[in-house]
Amino acid sequence: MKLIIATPSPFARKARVALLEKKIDFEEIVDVPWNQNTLTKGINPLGKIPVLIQDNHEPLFDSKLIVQYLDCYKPHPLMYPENPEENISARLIETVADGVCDAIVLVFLENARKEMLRSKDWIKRQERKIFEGVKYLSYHLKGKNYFVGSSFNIADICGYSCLEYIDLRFPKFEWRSDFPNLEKYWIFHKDRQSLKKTKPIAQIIEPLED
Ligand SMILES: N[C@@H](CCC(=O)N[C@@H](CS)C(=O)NCC(=O)O)C(=O)O
Repeated sequence: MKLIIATPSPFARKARVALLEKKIDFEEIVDVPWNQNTLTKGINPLGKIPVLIQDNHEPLFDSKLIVQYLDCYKPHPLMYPENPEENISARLIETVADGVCDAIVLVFLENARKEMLRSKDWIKRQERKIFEGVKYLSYHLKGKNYFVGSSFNIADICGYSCLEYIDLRFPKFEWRSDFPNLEKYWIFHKDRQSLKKTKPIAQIIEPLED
């Protein structure tokens, strides 16, 4: 299997961590999807990573769909819990954590525009989503080591990745001091191999057009 990724991407990280947790062999192909010559051209009409590529298979894109596919391809360990209540709870955490990451991307891109073109209101709107989203994660985590159930699953992949994406792209948000339960959680998981191997790394992107 081949996976097209970007090194900072929390969405690509979901697929990378799931592949590592399931011990599936794969090759990572690093792209910068924001650049003109992105490898996603002709593969994903939306121009986004991650994309999973296999011989004699249609390319798969969107992190949720890829992880769901991997759960069918190799069910153990399951990333989306089997128990219906836990499944919904895990998907809610995924939705909020992914939404926080989407908002961080939008702030990052807005700040990459020329200063005169930036909208402070738009940035504020996204920042509210980031703060409220993390508050939601903290509230639902409580004092536990896993967001949902008693083992590592999609909720942890997304919750944990979201926190480290904040460190990379939105460091002014000191979530560790605002939400000590999230810091304790981060410390509990930080040496997990699949997370250590996929720590986000910034990329340089081409200047955006006006
Ligand atoms: N819903 C998608 C989001 C993926 C996404 O936003 N990827 C970003 C990188 S973090 C991307 O490729 N953006 C390029 C673009 O939008 O042109 C998923 O979960 O896979």
